[in-house]
Amino acid sequence: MKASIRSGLGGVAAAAAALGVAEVTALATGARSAPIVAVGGVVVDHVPAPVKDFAVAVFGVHDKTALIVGTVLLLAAYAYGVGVLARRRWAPAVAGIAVFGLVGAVAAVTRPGAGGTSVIPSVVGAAAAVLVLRHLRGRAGAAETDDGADGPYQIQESRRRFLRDLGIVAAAAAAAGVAGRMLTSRRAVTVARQSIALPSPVEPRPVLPAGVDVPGTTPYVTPNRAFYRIDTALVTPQVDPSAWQLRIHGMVRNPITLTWADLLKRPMVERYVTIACVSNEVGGDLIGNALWLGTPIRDLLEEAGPLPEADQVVQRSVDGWTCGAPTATLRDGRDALLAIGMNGEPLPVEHGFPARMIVPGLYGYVSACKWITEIELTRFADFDAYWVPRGWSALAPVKTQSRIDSPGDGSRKPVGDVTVAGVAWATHRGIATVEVQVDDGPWQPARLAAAVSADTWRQWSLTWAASAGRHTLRVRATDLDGVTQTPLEAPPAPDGATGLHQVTVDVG
Ligand SMILES: Nc1nc2c(c(=O)[nH]1)N[C@H]1C(S)=C(S)[C@@H](COP(=O)(O)O)O[C@H]1N2
Ligand SMILES: [Mo]
Repeated sequence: MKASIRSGLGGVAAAAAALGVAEVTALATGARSAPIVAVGGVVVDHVPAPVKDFAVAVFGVHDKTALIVGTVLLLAAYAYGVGVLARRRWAPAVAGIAVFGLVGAVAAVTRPGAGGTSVIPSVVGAAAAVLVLRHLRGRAGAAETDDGADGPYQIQESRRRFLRDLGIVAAAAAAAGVAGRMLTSRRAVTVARQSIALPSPVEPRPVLPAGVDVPGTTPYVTPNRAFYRIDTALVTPQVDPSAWQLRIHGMVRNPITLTWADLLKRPMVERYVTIACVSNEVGGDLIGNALWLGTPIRDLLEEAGPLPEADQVVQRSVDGWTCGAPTATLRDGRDALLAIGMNGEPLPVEHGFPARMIVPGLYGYVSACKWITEIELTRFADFDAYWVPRGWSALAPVKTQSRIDSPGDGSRKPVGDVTVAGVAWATHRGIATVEVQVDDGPWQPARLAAAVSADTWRQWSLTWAASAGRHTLRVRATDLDGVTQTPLEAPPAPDGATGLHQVTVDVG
């Protein structure tokens, strides 16, 4: 191994040690003060929309992993350079590490909700990097000097020592990093969540009518584990209910601050509501239906007393993410909830524990703030929520959509009766009819399963007498306003995909 490569690897090991030490330090100062997460968060919030769309298109739900891997690779390249530099010129190499620490510290201290202590992990990490680099530089230097002076045995021995120390640093850094991260983020909140006894709703929970489920398609109620998850959080926010507060403020007559104990005392209702992501493609699965326990948000808004000009309700998460919904929509009588329970348990941490919003009929990105901590009454003219400057519409009612779940696209079926089944939704408006078309034939009405309310999806099925050959099945839904979903294809941006879902089936 060449001397410059040894020096470069020493630099990379020093950087790894810095990150590992920073993660452990973040046990004391909070998960989001760790430099890798802080820098990643800054990047996520500032990437231009086309780059973000590219990342989502290429990496899908792994876009965050891709970002972290990308950040680590960049950092490794930089650290390699610092290591090579350190071989001949120590002071500039230390300056290089200082810059690296400074970037982490500035990122951490400028994150929403950060305090002065959030610089500590970056500073301590950088100090560790200097120590490790100095040590490995000595080892690499010894191996180098031996190159010319001593016999083969000494050369091998000092190189072995260098590699051994490199390995120890790398392993210790990785162990510290992983353990530090896992411990900080989970510990307290898991315990708090497990000890919560959810309050009973003031009215009995809605009864599921017989026949909401059609065999062979997606279940009517989505289990928590299977529920889709979408958010910008690199590290799932861990919010301890005992420290949680919801502030309702801005253009209101009576600002309100609610603690967790206050919230539990409020009247709770339970409602089945289907929520969907605006990024859901036609036929996609970024949609789910759950039984939410929560307190009606309209009563809270009433108590706060919005000023007449306040046409937007902005919800803000502990991590600074925001969404904005029309004040009028939240007050029009629909079951918009400040929710604390999901399918009979406290909200799972990744679905917003301890409290989130659920608004029937609006896409998640304008209405369903997880880890909510603020509700600010303002005007659409005065404030753009997170996704609006990134090219998404400020107003986003859920579009009428339908999906064929069975038979699967590209599947093979024997000639004869085939059950075609799926789900359809026009949340808050309700589904009137679902129709299926085989090839270019007539649109045939499907059987609709029961539904609890207009706020959930509805399952449907149809018996198809399948003849031999390749066939295309298409589905379309009509909402209770009498509007049939458009066959015109549109991408998710800026306000939801349109077009008809179709599958191809080979019969015979
Ligand atoms: N704090 C926070 N809340 C958020 C988001 C987010 O990025 N951060 N994403 C929203 C989006 S785009 C959707 S579709 C829903 C998804 O909720 P789920 O992950 O519980 O399914 O959460 C919404 N609430
Ligand atoms: Mo979304």
